[in-house]
Amino acid sequence: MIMADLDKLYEAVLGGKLEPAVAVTNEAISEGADPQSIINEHMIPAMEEIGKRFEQGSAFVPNLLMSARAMKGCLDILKPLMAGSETASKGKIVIGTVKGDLHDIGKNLVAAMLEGCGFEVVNIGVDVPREKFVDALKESKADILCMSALLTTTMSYMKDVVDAIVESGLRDCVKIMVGGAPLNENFARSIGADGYSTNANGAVVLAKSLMNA
Ligand code: B1M
Repeated sequence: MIMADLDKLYEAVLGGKLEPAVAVTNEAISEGADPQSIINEHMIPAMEEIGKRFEQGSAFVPNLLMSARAMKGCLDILKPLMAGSETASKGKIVIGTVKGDLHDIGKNLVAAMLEGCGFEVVNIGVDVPREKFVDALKESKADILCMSALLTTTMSYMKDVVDAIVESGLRDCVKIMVGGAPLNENFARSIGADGYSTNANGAVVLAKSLMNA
């Protein structure tokens, strides 16, 4: 039975309060709460709400940063607990957020879930230019490239990356999957990606199907 007050976790992430957020997360975990449910039912809704307030003008960039810091602090605790028991690699994945875009919480969550489900993940960070994606693919010989974008102004850069991969001659060796809040299936298809998912669980399902795993 979970005694930790997970409403307080929602409030702490929303209010950008790192210490209380971490304290409730630790308490919930020690009582056996499921890490994925903590993230999906309490932390992501808090990030959605702070985003909504930002849009409405009642929250500002510092608020977004503080909420992000609180969420990251909790994810650092939860990530190791999401590691799966599978030992054989299901495939190698390069993941990054495209050039001009600094959002990395969702991308890191996708990376953690993929790792937890048996993929080897090379996380190349945020604000990644097309050349860096290509270099990472060459170096790692990855099976899949996973790109993230959270801004309507940066999602179009995904097409530049796909073009760079075609130009480098690697397109036939790598599957490309994309995701991030402003994207949709049609957009993914229009830029020549092999798949799109709306969330981290979906990314795992997609990666498995692209690998026939
Ligand atoms: Co930004 N921001 N932000 N921000 N920020 C958004 C995205 C925004 C929607 C807020 C809003 O107005 N409601 C808005 C974008 C509007 C638009 O383009 N349509 C916005 C804006 C405008 C901006 C700035 C321009 C603000 C400014 O400076 N004036 C600026 C841009 C900076 C830049 O990138 N160049 C900016 C800055 C920031 C911070 C740095 C302060 C901070 C990010 C900190 C960080 O990531 N380290 C931040 C934050 C925190 C947000 C919100 C509030 C939360 C994002 C988040 O972490 N969500 C966001 C509002 C919102 O999302 N509701 C917002 C939680 C996370 C778990 O979800 O990232 O969606 P998400 O990831 C999901 C799915 O999208 C999917 O799975 C994930 C897990 O389920 N997914 C994938 C993501 N990548 C995937 C890849 C895949 C598959 C699935 O591959 C297959």
